[in-house]
Amino acid sequence: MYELYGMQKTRSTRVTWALEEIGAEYQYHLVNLMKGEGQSPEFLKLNPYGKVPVLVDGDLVLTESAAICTYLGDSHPESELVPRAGTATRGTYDQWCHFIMSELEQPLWTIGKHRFVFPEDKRVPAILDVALWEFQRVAKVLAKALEGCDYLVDDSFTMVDILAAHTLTWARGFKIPNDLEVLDQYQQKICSRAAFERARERESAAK
Ligand SMILES: N[C@@H](CCC(=O)N[C@@H](CS)C(=O)NCC(=O)O)C(=O)O
Repeated sequence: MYELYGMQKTRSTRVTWALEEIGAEYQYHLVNLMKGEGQSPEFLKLNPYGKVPVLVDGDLVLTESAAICTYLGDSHPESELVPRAGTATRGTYDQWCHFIMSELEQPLWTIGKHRFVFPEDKRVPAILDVALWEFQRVAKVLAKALEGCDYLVDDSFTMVDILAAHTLTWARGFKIPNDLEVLDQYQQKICSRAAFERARERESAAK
């Protein structure tokens, strides 16, 4: 059985959601980052970086939310949540996966870090305007790709939609000014999936 280490309202939600989409059985271990559990000696043995999510599958210990979601989709081909390797569709899937993690998420996370995550003496207020400008540029590219489409890859739901919609949820939470209606509609539609609701329930029940 899979074991997932995570905490609600973090990137580990992407993995809980992916597991729910697949219908896999998993044990959920809460790592309460607010209580410093990410730095406990036991957890640091799993992830020396002290971050969630961590997925344990037998001898395999995997970190990085996008890598874990792709691994889960590859391991459950019947779910059709990750296209088969070596196909053009998989190329497109990987393209969006990397785009979301390295282009879309990063300016948004820069805003988060410099608004409330970093200790106050490490925050650089001047970076906020630049990061916002960068995020809005990237968001336009995503919005263009979604024009007339329900999903990012070949018009069927994949793990990449989990990564994108979850990231856009942060943008809403951060109250990022956004005049891109297509992104709002996409985020709301993807987040209305029953598996996302089940994931949130599972996470909030964890003690
Ligand atoms: N690139 C990693 C980032 C993981 C990450 O930053 N997780 C945050 C929660 S969203 C965390 O565990 N932070 C704890 C810390 O920074 O000590 C991923 O996508 O999995």
